[in-house]
Amino acid sequence: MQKKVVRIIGVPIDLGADRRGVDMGPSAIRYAGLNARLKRLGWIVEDYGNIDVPVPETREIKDKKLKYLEEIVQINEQLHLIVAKAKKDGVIPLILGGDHSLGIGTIAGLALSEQSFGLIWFDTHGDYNTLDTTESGNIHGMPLAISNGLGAPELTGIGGNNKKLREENTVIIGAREMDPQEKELLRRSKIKVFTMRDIDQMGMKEVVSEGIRIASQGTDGIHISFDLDVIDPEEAPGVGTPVPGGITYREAHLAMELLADSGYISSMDVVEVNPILDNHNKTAKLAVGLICSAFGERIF
Ligand code: Z70
Ligand code: MN
Ligand code: MN
Ligand code: MN
Repeated sequence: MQKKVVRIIGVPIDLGADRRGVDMGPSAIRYAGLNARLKRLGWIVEDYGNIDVPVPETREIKDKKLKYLEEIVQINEQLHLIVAKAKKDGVIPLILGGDHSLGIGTIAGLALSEQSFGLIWFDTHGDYNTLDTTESGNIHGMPLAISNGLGAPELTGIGGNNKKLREENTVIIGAREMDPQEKELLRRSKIKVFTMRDIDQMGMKEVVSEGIRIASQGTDGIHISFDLDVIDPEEAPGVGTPVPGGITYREAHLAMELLADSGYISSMDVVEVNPILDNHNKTAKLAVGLICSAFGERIF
């Protein structure tokens, strides 16, 4: 690619979390100066604005095991086409959430491309629940399983009935809270899980280097799906479900810098920023900083 183009796609969805707030994530991240900073880094920025997302108060929950299923299907149907078009146009899609249910649409869109991809999922959670294992019925706890072909057919069928990811090229980094059955399902998969303990023992540099090796093996690029709740709530208070013991500001930046250095990043989601719970947009500003590190910003 001669000129580097990043295409920003906002997905102001909170239906997957069944909690208000993360719908304002795309605004908060843009307000924190994303576009200007990417331009300063030499990127051509195409901001596609936001996808139309219904407001929860205008809808009702029909199935408590799959809350707002119809709406979430419809949103991800839209998103996957937009992401597929971005790949076709040869630009880097950068998806701003919104809750993590949008990961379904992003990955379904990437899967339509001729270019293959590995996946690195930064998250406190496994996001590997299915219709049978979910305790909350919140679809943002399911996107990784859905992308691997497990779960509600309305969701696994978006963009075709195939599995959308390559298990052996998929990595979770930062896990520290999973539901019992979700854990069992993940153990039975080929997905590589690096928990907080692994990060403590190996250090972030080793974990990410190993993650890059796994995700890049035989693929054309790496998709990063970054849930801000992976970061410690001291540094990222504005997330839907703050869980103590997360990665630090510095570990998160190091991870993005190592990924940028690898040259493999081909797309990125940044999700679960909740401005209602944030402290003067601190979490959105951190999100912008991390995106910039992933897109080549360097201290020196
Ligand atoms: C739990 C569930 C979750 C946030 C993902 C949590 C899911 N495993 N929560 N991201 N913030 O509801 O399935
Ligand atoms: Mn939740
Ligand atoms: Mn998540
Ligand atoms: Mn999470």
